[in-house]
This record gives sequence, structure tokens and C-alpha cells, in this order.
Amino acid sequence: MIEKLSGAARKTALAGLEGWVEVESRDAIAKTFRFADFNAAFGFMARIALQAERMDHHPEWFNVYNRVEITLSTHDCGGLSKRDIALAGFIDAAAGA
Ligand code: H2B
Repeated sequence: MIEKLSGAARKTALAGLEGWVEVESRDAIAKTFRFADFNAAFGFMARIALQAERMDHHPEWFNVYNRVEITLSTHDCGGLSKRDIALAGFIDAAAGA
């Protein structure tokens, strides 16, 4: 069973990410990405979708045209886990590609 991140491990993991904020109402992190147009935004989402399937770890997200709002949390443990940190790292790399 996957465990929630807490204590020093959580602090270190979050410090390694840029631009992700802790959601106030639940144990999750979120970040909003903006692209030139829908084509770029959807390409980004497609890359994430394939990786999410490989990881068996899926984002919660909302897209309008060039904006993609992403929330990451691990449903299996009801909070933030190292899987979210790993997916966040992939997402940041995909945004820069
Ligand atoms: N995604 C996320 N974000 N959290 C999970 O706990 C999770 C998932 N669990 N994707 C996976 C799928 C699980 O439901 C399947 C059965 O492995």
C-alpha cells in the first residue's frame, strides 16, 4: 500500500518542485500551465496521458483552450505520495519540451 508523504520526506519532495502549490481543501498539489494555443496544450496532455498509463498514476485536470490546470493526489492513500512527486517531475519536463 502506498503511503502519504509526511514530515521531512514531504518537505524535501515539495522543495524539489517548482510552481506546484499545496491545495488548501485537501492533500494535493496543483499547477496551471499555459501554452501558445490548444494544439500545444493538447500535445502536452497527450504526453502526460501516455506516461500516466505507464505509471498507473493519473492526474486530475481541466483544460480550456491553451490552459491546463492539473491537480495531483493519490487516491489509494487519500493524499500526496511519492507517485505525485514523480508525475509532477514528468509534467514539468513535458511542459518545457
Ligand atoms: N491515480 C491516482 N492519481 N491515484 C491513485 O491512487 C491511482 C491512480 N490508482 N491511477 C490507480 C490508478 C489504481 O486505481 C489502479 C487500480 O491501479
